[in-house]
Amino acid sequence: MNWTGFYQICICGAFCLAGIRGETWMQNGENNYPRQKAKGVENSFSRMGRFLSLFTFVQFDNQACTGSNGENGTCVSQTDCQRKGGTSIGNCASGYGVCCSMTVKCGGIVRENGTFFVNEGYPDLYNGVGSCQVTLMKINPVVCQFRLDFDVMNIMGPETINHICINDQFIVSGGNPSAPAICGRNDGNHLYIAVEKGPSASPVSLNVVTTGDSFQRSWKIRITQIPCSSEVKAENGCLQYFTGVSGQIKSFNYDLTTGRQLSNQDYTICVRAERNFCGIQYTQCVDNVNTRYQSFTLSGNSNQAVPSMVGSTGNTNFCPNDYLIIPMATNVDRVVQSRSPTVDRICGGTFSADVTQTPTTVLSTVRPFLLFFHTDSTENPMDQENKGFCLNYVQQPCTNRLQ
Ligand SMILES: *[C@@H]1O[C@H](CO)[C@@H](O)[C@H](O)[C@H]1NC(C)=O
Ligand SMILES: *[C@@H]1O[C@H](CO)[C@@H](O)[C@H](O)[C@H]1NC(C)=O
Ligand SMILES: [Ca+2]
Ligand SMILES: [Ca+2]
Repeated sequence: MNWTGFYQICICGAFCLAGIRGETWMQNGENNYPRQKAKGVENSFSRMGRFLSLFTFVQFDNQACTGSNGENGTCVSQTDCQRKGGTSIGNCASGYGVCCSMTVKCGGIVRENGTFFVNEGYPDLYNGVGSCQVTLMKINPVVCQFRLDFDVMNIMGPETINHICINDQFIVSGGNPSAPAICGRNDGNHLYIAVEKGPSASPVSLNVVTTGDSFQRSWKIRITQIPCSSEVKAENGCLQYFTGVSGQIKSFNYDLTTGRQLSNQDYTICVRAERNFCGIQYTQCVDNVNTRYQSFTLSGNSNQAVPSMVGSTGNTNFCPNDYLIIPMATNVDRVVQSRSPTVDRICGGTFSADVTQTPTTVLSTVRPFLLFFHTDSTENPMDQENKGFCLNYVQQPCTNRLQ
């Protein structure tokens, strides 16, 4: 039986109970982890008594669902949704469950998986000054990480001289790796927070600090509790973690129109090497907003054509300040050479592993697949209007060429 599906309906005689129970615990792989489904069996059992020869038992696996209003929720039973203080936004599990939206606001404590942290008045916009904090509690000792998905994240962007988040900031405290303060527009982006194993982990808090000018802010952050054994658990030290053979990676506050590369960033992005994939290729994203591609602009004046720059030393066209590190990066059109020159740091205004004005596909075969992003605390006057980066990645299958 597949226990990871949306739900299971088991109609059977009472004597099959032991069988279900055994399977539940075994398939769980975490023996001291009394998940909702196991409790469900016991509740149904005691409620209905031994005399019922037939009972219907519905299981929910707390899967994500979409409510009739288009918002995301978690599929649970009606009773559970009420108990957790959530709001039903539709049906799920063929009508046996409700799509439950659990939200916390300023001062709240997150005690459920899949809870949303939203601004005061959400979905209305928030135009106020203050510090809005929520505390994250592990729902279970087996939780190793929190994953934050910014379904909506629009707070004031950085100041425009040195791109520092001095107006609004989103701050994570108490986690590991330490997340940089971010600001601006981050819809669709995500980050991971690792917490200590075991029951007595020190709490993690999320804080949205809003100051200064009037601004129409909104945020809706989904907080998923990731068990240590989960296959979507990020490798150690990864602030961002991407899975899948292809995908898109963006720096925080990346936006081709109003976005600005953020200063004081220093973090690791990881891509899970999928089975039988040995390399990864990165290409800068299409820019159909600006006349020249600005989807990779880390240094120089982005109002002008700026070549890619590489390496950590040199006289010109190297990367002392802001850079992306791609281990042993090489241009794809160079890989056939017996000794391909490789670089680590890439910066400038064009994405390539050598100095050029032409965007180029870059290959790395170092596993695990990692990128390090670093920016210092200044932009002006050398750097102007940098937007950060957006890269599409595609993993490359293991072949004779890539091993
Ligand atoms: C629901 O979640 C998906 C995937 O996590 C996300 O892309 C989408 O924007 C979310 N929808 C809303 C209305 O927040
Ligand atoms: C939280 O929910 C996600 C699915 O949305 C699931 O993968 C994860 O295992 C759940 N965490 C716990 C601790 O049950
Ligand atoms: Ca810069
Ligand atoms: Ca800089």
